[in-house]
Parts: sequence; C-alpha cells; structure tokens
Amino acid sequence: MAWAWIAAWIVGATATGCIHATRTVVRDEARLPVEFESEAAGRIFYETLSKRPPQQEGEEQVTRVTLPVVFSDERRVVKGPNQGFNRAVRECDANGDRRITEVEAKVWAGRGKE
Ligand SMILES: [Ca+2]
Repeated sequence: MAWAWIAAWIVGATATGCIHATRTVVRDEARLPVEFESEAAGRIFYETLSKRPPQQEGEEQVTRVTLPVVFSDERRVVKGPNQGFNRAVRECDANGDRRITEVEAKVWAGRGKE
C-alpha cells in the first residue's frame, strides 16, 4: 500500500514537468493570376482588400494530442494571406475572366452607385 502512495507522489511531483509543445503551420496557396482593367480598378480593389477584417471562421485549425500528466502537443494550422487575396479576387471578378474591371471593383467595394 505504501508503494502505491509513493508512486502516486512521484507521478504528482513530475506533473509539473509536463512537456508541452506548440507548433504553428502556415498553410497558403499560390496567388491567382489577375489583371486590372485600369489603375483605378486596381487601386479600388487593393484599398477595399486592405480594409477587410481577416475572416475568422475556419481560419485556424487546432489539433491537440495529450498524454495525461506527461506530454501535450498542440498543432495550429493558420491560413496564409494569399487565401484571403484569392477569395477577394473570386468575389470581385464577377464574370470569372481573371480581369477585374473598374465596375466590378466598385460593385465589390460597395460603391457601385457612384
Ligand atoms: Ca472580370
């Protein structure tokens, strides 16, 4: 019985020495090739893109592996900036021809009625 208490004490004492590892992996994709009809179209697109808040939903994936008392490992996968750029291109380029016109940029920026 005494050995069980000693073993429990040793386990408890070593609990403070738990190994914890955290890794962050940035997962990105290549930027979509896109051209702009005019300098104004590019300026409106980039101005609007820079004002957009980073999308939080689904942006980060966390995986945790834990062995009680001894070890815990946390792996975070974060989406890179190109994914936000590509999402913006897909939204803005209404006809999907990979050429953003001034009208498309204004509509996407919510300024279609100017
Ligand atoms: Ca287009």
